[in-house]
Amino acid sequence: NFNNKSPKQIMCALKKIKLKTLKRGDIEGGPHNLGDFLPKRNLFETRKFNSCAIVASAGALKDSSLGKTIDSHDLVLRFNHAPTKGFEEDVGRKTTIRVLNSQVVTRKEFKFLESDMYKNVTVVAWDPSNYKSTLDDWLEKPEFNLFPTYVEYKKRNDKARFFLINPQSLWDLWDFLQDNSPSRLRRNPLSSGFLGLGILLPVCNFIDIFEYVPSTRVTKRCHYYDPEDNSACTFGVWHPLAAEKLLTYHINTNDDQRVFQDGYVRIPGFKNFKC
Ligand code: NCC
Repeated sequence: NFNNKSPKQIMCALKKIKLKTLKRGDIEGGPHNLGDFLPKRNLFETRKFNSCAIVASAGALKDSSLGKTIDSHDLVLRFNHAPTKGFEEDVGRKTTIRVLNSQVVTRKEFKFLESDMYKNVTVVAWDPSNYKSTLDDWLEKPEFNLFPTYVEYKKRNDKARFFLINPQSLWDLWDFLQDNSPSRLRRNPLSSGFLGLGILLPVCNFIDIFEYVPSTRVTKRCHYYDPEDNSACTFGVWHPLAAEKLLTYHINTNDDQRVFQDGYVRIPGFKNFKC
């Protein structure tokens, strides 16, 4: 047992955390009248899925031939600017959701408003506030100012499914990780990867996460789409990645062959737990 808690106990603790997206009415006006452009509903308020896939952007996906397995899921979640084009064999071609950090939304090099990568998919963006600071503090001082781009994107397409994570939720999820980790964590935000799991647990029957818990293909390479080496991408320095991955492995239901040879863990969605 991890930290003396069974997987079920951990899932039940996690189930109490409600990861929130910002909705119309949460903010009066706000920067660039953000409040008027927010979605009326929560992310996936009604829709449910059976099988979901999260594709970590790890270098170990290279030459994995996991593309078909990934695409066989009802929903596929990817991160930031991780491409599918040219990498279909290893990572598949289907994308339902992209979880983006605020650098990707704001920095010119990512061409957020122009690129096809962020069109016709659900976009969920996050930006960290200071630990437990208020929503107003964050609106005034986001880490990367994603509000003008958010509003511009919604002006160009008012039907676009573009959600912003409530930054207080990020720290609720962080507190959960700290409470269920054997060591003390630095107060830096979670990786987008763990956030992706938090987003999908309420809506999927099960979630397969690809190359998040590293398989025997583990490599120094950071991303499957870029030759740069950096082990910190897999094991973490700034983000509490190692703690995220240990906890994820603990709640996984796949056998070691699947996890370490094939390269994916399986996490049952919340609906499987009567707490
Ligand atoms: O690298 P990144 O992450 O975009 O990867 C997305 C998620 O995949 C998982 N991952 C990635 C690489 C790897 N070798 N192993 C993994 O398990 C992680 O769960 C990761 O969260 C981010 O989390 O948003 C992050 O974004 C990058 C970067 O901003 C974007 O890629 C845009 O260029 C951050 N890197 C830097 O800022 C230099 C990274 O720290 C976190």
